[in-house]
Amino acid sequence: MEEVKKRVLSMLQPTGTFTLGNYFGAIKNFIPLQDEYECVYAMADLHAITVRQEPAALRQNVMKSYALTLACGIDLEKSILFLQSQVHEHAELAWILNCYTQFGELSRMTQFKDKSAKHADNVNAGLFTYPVLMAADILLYQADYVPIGADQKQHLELTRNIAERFNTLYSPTFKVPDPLIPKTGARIMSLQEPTKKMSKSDPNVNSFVSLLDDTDTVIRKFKRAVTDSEACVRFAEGKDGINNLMGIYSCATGKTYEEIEKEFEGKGYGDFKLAVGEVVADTLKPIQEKYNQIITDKAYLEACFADNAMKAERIARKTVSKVMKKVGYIINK
Ligand code: ATP
Ligand code: LTN
Repeated sequence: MEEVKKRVLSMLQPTGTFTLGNYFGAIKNFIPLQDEYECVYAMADLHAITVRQEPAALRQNVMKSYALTLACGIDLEKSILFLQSQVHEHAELAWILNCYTQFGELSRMTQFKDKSAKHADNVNAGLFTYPVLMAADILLYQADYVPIGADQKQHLELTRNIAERFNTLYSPTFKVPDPLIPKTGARIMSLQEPTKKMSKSDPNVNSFVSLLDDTDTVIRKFKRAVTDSEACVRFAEGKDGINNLMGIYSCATGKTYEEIEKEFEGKGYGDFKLAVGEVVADTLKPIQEKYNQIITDKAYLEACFADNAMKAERIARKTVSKVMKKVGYIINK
């Protein structure tokens, strides 16, 4: 008998060009999982409109993010990669789960607190219920594992609570998922304010490295990265800037912190920053080459959207039907 593979699910918001944070915290880890698990990945474009998006820019960002995810190594022969807005079950299940989530639980979400402070003129209900939509994304596919960066851990805990609550109220309906958070790279910090996470929506372009930055830009951004005045490459409390650069260098080379400290013993920050910039630029080059081929083929991308939405919906529909029956809705024969 063929072994049933466990399922992995994760999504990315197409709100700009992915950064090194998105890559090391999430996308890079999606790739090896494809060989062991049944992987379902998506562009969370429903989540994206919790912050105001210009329609033409959103459309472009979805195309670019999808192509970039493929360029990073998602293989459509092995995995599903779809657009969230094309599978209506996400919105359907999110509504139902909203009625099993407490106001108090959502009020404690740190991403809500951060984003409502950042977008004080648009604290919409969607921003508040965002984690419920994320729970629906995961529970629809009965996912066993969810690869994410550390910033999403709290949302995953809420997802588990919602699933357990529903399962207890009715009967086992949802698989309760576990997070997969990488040991290094789980939280890549801003190059300008290393106590804040690197974010693609940061208005200061020097704070992040985008996966499409060219070599000169990458090197310049690392050169300008905020560090400290000790001039010694070592991992220690209070050295946020250097700790972050060491984390990035470690993700890109596979070297441990000890190995990095040894490599740069007696050398200044200038040498270290240049080395980090060079190794990151080398990591990005093959991704950018592949991206440039994919992004020009609009017909191919559109065919992928249609085919993958269909595959995702087949799985999602089963869960929604099950949930509707349990809640007590009448389903037409
Ligand atoms: P925004 O800046 O628009 O809020 P984001 O980049 O923080 O977006 P997503 O695109 O939704 O958020 O993130 C996709 C994945 O990348 C998630 O798994 C998230 O945990 C991870 N991620 C985002 N930023 C970082 C970071 N700085 N370090 C590590 N992982 C990150
Ligand atoms: N909330 C996530 C993006 C996201 C997601 C998901 C991640 C939406 N739905 C489902 C994992 C599983 C973020 O902001 N990074």
